[in-house]
Amino acid sequence: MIRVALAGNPNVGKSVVFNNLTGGHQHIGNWPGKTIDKAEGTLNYKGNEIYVIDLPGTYSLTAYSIEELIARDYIIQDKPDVVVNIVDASNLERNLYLTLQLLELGANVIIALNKMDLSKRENTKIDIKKLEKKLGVPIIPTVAPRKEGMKELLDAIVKYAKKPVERKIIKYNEKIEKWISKIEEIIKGKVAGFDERWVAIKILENDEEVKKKIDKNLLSKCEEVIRGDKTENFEIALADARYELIKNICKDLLIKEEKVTASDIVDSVFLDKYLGIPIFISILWMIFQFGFMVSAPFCDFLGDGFATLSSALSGVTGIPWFDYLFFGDYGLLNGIGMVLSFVPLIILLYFALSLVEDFGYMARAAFLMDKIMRKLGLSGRAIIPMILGLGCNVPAIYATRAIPEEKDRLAAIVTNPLMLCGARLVFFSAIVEAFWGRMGGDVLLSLYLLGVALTFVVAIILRKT
Ligand SMILES: Nc1nc2c(ncn2[C@@H]2O[C@H](COP(=O)(O)OP(=O)(O)OP(=O)(O)O)[C@@H](O)[C@H]2O)c(=O)[nH]1
Ligand SMILES: [Mg+2]
Repeated sequence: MIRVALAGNPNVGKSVVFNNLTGGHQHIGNWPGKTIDKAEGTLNYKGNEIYVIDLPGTYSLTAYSIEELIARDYIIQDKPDVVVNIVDASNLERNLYLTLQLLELGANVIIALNKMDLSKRENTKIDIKKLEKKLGVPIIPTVAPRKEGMKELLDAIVKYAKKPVERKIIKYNEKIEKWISKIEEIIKGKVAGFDERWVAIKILENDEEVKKKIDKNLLSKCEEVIRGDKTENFEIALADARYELIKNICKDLLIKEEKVTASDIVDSVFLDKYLGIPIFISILWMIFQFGFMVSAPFCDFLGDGFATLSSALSGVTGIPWFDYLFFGDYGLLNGIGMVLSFVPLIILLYFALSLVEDFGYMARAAFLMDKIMRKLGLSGRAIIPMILGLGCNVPAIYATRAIPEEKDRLAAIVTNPLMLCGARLVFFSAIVEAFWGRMGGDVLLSLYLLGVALTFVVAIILRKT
């Protein structure tokens, strides 16, 4: 028969696990002479008869309360084959205090890490492998009310009853360890039936129950040594050492659960090392295509409309200078038409931009370009306004509102007009054509490059001031 004791803090789910394991085969009585429930039961699992006892819930294993004494005496005297330490995963640090003491006792401990459903709720997961390694104890995750992990727990009980867990001594800090070994040396071979390291710790903690069970001479030898260090209260020092150890064990034990969201998938494509930039260029290309193509008929309509109106009205007044001023080729009406003909383009670029922004692409583009742009003195978010500036500076400057830092935003606004916009292209084309003829294209390109270079130079200067 395999004898199993369930130990754990109050309210961790021991009774639920107990009921799951034993089903109907249980008996509830009292511990001898105490009014504390004693629940025992048996079950048969894969040909093994298993006896289970539900120990009282305790936070510690000192000798200060009846529950603690019952639990600890049962483990020491009845020596169950396996102690299943039920640990509340949503309250790990507090629960491990008892775990450390069960391990100190030298019990054959396995952990049922219960309430896994609660610990998972906050998107964090306990790194069970890591915890197993740190404690040197097998851990089975469970959710007792849903009976999750019960089969695995039973398998582990059978396995480790037959071949006990290899004991790993969890060491406290150096000072405490020095004292433990001092006492251990004195009692070596003289406390049959008890774990020597545990007895040494209990003597240091001044545990009356343990002291009662030890030979008087041996005890006075130990106490003589302990009195050598008057400054130390070992009970407090050991509690501190356990907490310190638990802190270390729990350090970097939580792993954030990687939930793959739609946004993550989008990011993995849009921010890809190789695909990111081509996608970025394609999207910009689409913004421009959309802006220029859709606005073209409206722009033409406005431009042509005003031109037609000008020529129609030309000569109407019969005053040549008036005609020339208002309706001539370079007259006021034509000028107004020219300016107004840009309005559809500006509106459409605005529209396309806000669409791209609402879909969340702007932030990603900014992230993509941030590293390069930072080196050049601008925020990553400035890339869209810059490139947009090649089309039209008005929506480009409007787009700088997406740059959160005022300094970055100002730098982007001030430098934006250095990007040569489409309207200036007409003017520059005429000039380079007139002065450089065939070389015109190269000169025009160099003008653009000069604009970009100047943007960065000015940005760097601005950021430095
Ligand atoms: N969410 C969740 N609740 C659980 C789980 N296991 C137990 N509980 C709940 O925790 C509460 C305490 O469970 P018990 O089994 O009575 O705890 P115990 O360890 O026996 O408590 P004591 O006998 O007081 O030491 C109950 O309300 C259970 O329903 C679990 O895995 N997940
Ligand atoms: Mg209970």
